[in-house]
Amino acid sequence: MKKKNIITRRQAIITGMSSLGGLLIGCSAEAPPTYGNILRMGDALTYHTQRGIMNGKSLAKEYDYRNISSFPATGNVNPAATGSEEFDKLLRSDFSDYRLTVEGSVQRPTSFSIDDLKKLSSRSQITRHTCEEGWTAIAQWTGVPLSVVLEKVGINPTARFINFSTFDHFDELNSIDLFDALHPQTILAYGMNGKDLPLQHGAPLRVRVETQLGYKSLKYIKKIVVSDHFIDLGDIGWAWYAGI
Ligand SMILES: Nc1nc2c(c(=O)[nH]1)N[C@H]1C(S)=C(S)[C@@H](COP(=O)(O)O)O[C@H]1N2
Ligand SMILES: [Mo]
Repeated sequence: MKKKNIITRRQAIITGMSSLGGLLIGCSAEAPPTYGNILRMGDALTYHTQRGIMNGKSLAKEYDYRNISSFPATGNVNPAATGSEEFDKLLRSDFSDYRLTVEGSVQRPTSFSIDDLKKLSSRSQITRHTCEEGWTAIAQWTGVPLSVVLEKVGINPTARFINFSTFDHFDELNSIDLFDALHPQTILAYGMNGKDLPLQHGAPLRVRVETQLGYKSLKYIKKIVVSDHFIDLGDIGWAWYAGI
């Protein structure tokens, strides 16, 4: 009786694995490479499943003002304090010299001041942030849709990934695909809860990627590089795709 159960379970696992393989092979979306690494296979599975289920139509829930909660600042809370002289100088000038560089696979590489970005169309959204450590918090974010900035610089027809660099080197070219980049709620935020974005939450500019876990919403954005291919950062200890 016991033995039979074990065989059944093993068969179930084998069946499960082959259907997983079938799911991966059957899906036409191109995901970043897995190199046969088990964690990266999980990454690919969530990516394909999410893309299959969502079919490009899903918006993250938006809340009311009364739902706005206290919001912990985590990870880096001031790149000047962790050794960025460049950021320290910008902070002293109240970010008047700050420029967001957008380059790579684009027709018009451009540098934007915060005022330049504020002149573009803006969007405000009250959303829930979900940190991989287990806490959530709700805030209002105001900024320019990333799609508007990408439209401005004219991404090449071959562009596929949007890579971000940050002043604290939390991420050097960590990316989202064009699907998440053009998502209507993916914004470059310069405001939080009706005020300028506070230093500890990523001033002067952070990205809000409402379709993924909090760690993809990079603070202290310095540069955006558009690429035609996936830029592989190797194992940085975080899944590349963290859809929620
Ligand atoms: N540049 C940078 N971006 C970052 C981080 C960081 O340490 N540095 N931490 C990430 C993580 S894990 C989370 S949960 C959120 C936290 O944002 P908050 O400090 O505004 O709460 O920022 C993300 N973006
Ligand atoms: Mo996080």
